[in-house]
Amino acid sequence: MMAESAVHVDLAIDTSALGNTIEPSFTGLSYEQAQMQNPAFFAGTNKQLVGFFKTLGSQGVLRIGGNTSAMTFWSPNAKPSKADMHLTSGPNRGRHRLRPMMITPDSVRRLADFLDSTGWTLIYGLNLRHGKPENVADEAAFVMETIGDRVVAFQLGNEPDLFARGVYTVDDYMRQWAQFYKAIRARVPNAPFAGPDTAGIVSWLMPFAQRFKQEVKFISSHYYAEGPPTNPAMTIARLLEPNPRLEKEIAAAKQVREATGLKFRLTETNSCYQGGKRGVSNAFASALWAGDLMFQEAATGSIGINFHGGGYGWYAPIVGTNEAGFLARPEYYGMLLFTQAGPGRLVGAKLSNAEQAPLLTAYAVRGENGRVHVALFNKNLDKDVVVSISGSGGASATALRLEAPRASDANDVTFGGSPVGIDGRWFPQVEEHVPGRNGLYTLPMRKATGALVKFA
Ligand code: BDP
Repeated sequence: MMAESAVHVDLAIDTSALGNTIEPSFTGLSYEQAQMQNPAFFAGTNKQLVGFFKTLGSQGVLRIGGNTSAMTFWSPNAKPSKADMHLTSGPNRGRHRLRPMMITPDSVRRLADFLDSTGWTLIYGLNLRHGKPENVADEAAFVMETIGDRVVAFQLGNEPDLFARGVYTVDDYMRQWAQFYKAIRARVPNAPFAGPDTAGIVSWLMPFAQRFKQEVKFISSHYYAEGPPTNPAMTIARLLEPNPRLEKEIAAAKQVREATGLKFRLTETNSCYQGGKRGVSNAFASALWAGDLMFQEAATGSIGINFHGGGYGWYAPIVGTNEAGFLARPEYYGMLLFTQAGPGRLVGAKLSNAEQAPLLTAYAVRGENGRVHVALFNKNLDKDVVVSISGSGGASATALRLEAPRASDANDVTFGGSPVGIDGRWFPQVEEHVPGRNGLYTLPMRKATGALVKFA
């Protein structure tokens, strides 16, 4: 039910104000390198997981890396243990010492099949921290040989800015990076690279980009909105607010782009580091946060984003195991809304008299067929809004709602009236008619809900 006190805001679409293009490769997921121990996980035979990936996009990007990429070693002659064959690896919390882990050829072969089955491409992490250049070069050679064109980039080391803060500097990293690069290129002359895959110390981006602008395809870094989870200040309300850390990172990426011409990708992100926070990261609010973040990144010039997850991590968009099956967490639905809005070109979407509903965000995408899709996130936890949309050029409109009974709900999320099935497939049940007159369409939105309005 809408409260009678709903706030009214206007949204003016301007299809002549052209913004950035959202490519099909914008959407992405990120998993721990440790997951590569199990050849049965990223496998074409893992039909369910293939289904979950495909629903999120026909050409997304899987990034493999994370903290565990410091402890995985290419083991061309080894066989995975029985336990490895059932292993699922969630986000690494970075608290415990890791034991060495093996990556065997079978995992890479099956990963190739998984990528072919999903249509996705790959960003693959290599062990710069504890690996040896020759062994890492062997791994890269096998990955290139097996996966070929689907390899978007290799990354050397995960979050090197946190290896030893203040001790291990960006110069140290660049020296090591150049050494690994050389060893790999000697084996695989066409191996593509990206980096520095930093945690968030933005001062590392420019020197790295300046030095390796010929060697890398794009610049990358990470962003966690909150953390640590034990801090009581890390809440749903805070997650939904504008975040200065994000603004800093977006500004730094822009500087790098302007100075070097390199593109930028957010290769790892999520709501709360150290594996997420129960009640926040797995709550419906995270769907609004994730969907909104994707559009913010697209609008500010990023070429894509990878949400970290795996296992049963609190912030994982997809949770589960081969044996138990998989499930879409709320965040998945925010990504799904984004996928359904694009691909296309961002166009002008300006909110006015929005002070009353400060956490309402809106984005408009014009598809190749000229039709406009408008994504709306009412991140206000206490305000229903009525949005009047003008300028879409459409003769009619329908809406798919992104909702759950409460922002804190971990279950009961639907998009277009439907949940994502256990096979990862999704079919909208409710395409709501949005009433319009003289090009002005009115959409009431409950607090803490999202919507995708499609104009035809
Ligand atoms: C990032 C790491 C990733 C962790 C994540 C977390 O790259 O491996 O899972 O933090 O702390 O820094 O949740």
